[in-house]
Amino acid sequence: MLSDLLARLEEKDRLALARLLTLISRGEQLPEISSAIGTRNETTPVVAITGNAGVGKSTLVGKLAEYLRGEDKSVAILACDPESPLTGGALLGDRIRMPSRPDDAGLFIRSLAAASGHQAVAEHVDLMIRLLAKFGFDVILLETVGAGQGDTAVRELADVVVLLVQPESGDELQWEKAGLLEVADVVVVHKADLAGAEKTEGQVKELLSLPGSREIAVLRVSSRTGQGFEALWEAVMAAPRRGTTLDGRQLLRLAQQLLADRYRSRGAAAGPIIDRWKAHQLDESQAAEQLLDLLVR
Ligand SMILES: Nc1nc2c(ncn2[C@@H]2O[C@H](COP(=O)(O)OP(=O)(O)O)[C@@H](O)[C@H]2O)c(=O)[nH]1
Ligand SMILES: [Mg+2]
Repeated sequence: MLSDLLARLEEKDRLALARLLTLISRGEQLPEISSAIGTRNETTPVVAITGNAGVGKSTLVGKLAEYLRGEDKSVAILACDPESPLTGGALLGDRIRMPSRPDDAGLFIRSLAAASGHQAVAEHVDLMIRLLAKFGFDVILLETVGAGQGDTAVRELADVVVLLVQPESGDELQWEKAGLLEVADVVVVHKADLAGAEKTEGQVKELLSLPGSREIAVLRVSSRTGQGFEALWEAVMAAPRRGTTLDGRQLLRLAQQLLADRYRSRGAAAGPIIDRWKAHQLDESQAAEQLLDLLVR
């Protein structure tokens, strides 16, 4: 029963939390869960870690969680990467020494099925974030699949977006500049234990020094040596947070989410409208208006 799960959530029942996340990931009972959770608790920072495959997102997320646990902060991780070593069984002990025992109540990890299409994050992550924030985690970390341009969706979800690049990324940087640097609040030259990290840091700073650029922190971090995590967290906390005030864009996003939720529950009734549109009996704006009528009624 949903009401039962929600009541257990209040008691910090992790099993209930896990079940609710599963319901959300399956797209079940979204409107009910959404209205029970309400709007996001704005005090919990949501930090997205993005960047190309292989740049070390999963590794860094694990190490960052480890650092934050050391600071006595509870951490929830959403990994939009089904092959994330954070959750990949054997790999967990192998590639990453996870922060803590599996029974650590201050750490929660959920990996999500591959995001569809060009999305950098799985579906319904917004609601999952609201749920985790309500549960009371101090920090929420979001590992994206690193789908390039799809990362703009991440910008909507996260308060702070951390972009990872590797030393000697060379030409890639040009591409990153076009798309991802627009998204990033903090740029990490990851794998700083490798040669060329300093040079790449310089290149990124140069790219960012163009007139009109936003203020973006650039720093070197190595998950291998542990270098730079304190500075990274400082930069994350210093970055202007996006989600702290409910601006118009967020309200629109909420309305959009509500509409999508309702469409899921009342979708059947929308069928005839769509059919008439397909048969050219309605034009696009007429059909859209009728759909809206149906959904907001
Ligand atoms: N040299 C070095 N290698 C790293 C570091 N962090 C991760 N790696 C390696 O980079 C590879 C990709 O890491 P992963 O976390 O799976 O990257 P993701 O695809 O971005 O999630 C793995 O082989 C890691 O061992 C680092 O700080 N230094
Ligand atoms: Mg990964």
